[in-house]
Amino acid sequence: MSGGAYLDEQLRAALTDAVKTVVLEKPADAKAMMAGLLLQSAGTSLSGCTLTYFPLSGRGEATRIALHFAGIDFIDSRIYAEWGDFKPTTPWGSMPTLTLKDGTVLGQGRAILRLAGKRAGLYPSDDVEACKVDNLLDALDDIFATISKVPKEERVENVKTGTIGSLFGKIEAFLALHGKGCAVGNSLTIADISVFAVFGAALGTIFDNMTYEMLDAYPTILAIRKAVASHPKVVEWFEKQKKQEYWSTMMGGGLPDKYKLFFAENL
Ligand SMILES: N[C@@H](CCC(=O)N[C@@H](CS)C(=O)NCC(=O)O)C(=O)O
Repeated sequence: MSGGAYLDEQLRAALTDAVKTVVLEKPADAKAMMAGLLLQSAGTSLSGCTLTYFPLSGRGEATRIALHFAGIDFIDSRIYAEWGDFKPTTPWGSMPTLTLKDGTVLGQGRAILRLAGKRAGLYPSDDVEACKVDNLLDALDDIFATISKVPKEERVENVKTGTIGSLFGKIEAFLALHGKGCAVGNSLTIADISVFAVFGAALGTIFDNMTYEMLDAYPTILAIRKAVASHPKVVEWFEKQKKQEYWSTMMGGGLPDKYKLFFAENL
């Protein structure tokens, strides 16, 4: 079945729901449903796409969450041993990648994240607001390189006085300046999702000697992480993750303790 035919079916079902909602005299709900449908039908269908990444949060988790927000049925492919064979088939020799049903392979994590974010209604239509979101996505990505350059035994001190702390401080200041309840402005965007996912990756899973307590000095970052972690769609996403087979196969049985720090109740 082609992507178009699938979308038609999805649209037909959703339109039927919207009409039923109107019949039930809930026009406001129907309007929101229609707005969501328009966003999803804004371009080439992403239905049935595959997001491929390591079995980590890293540069992939924010996109997984955004695809979940968009209600797109995607294959959440998490590979490790297969990476050597897969690498030459990717456009940039790196992951994450997004493979569409017609075989198109897209790379570069933030480009894919913006695509998913637009479909989810999590990317501003105002260009300047969008640029602020992009500022944050780029600064957040710098976290990986900044921590990597600091030897692990120097990281605790560096967060207080060095390059890592300086970057965290700049992110905190940008959020405090441009956020009005959310990372940028007062609506949830992929910048909030990335604050949640990237700090979760950098402090909770990937790097030695980096801990969540290091965020105690950054109240705005903390508040955004908590708000995202307790958002019903994010809670729903992680409930689904807890059931995923890869936790037991890739991680040697069950959810490792350090990953538990992703869940709202443990923040
Ligand atoms: N600019 C790229 C960098 C991607 C990147 O470095 N990905 C890492 C994982 S986070 C990777 O694929 N490493 C394996 C390799 O380079 O062989 C992006 O943002 O997607």
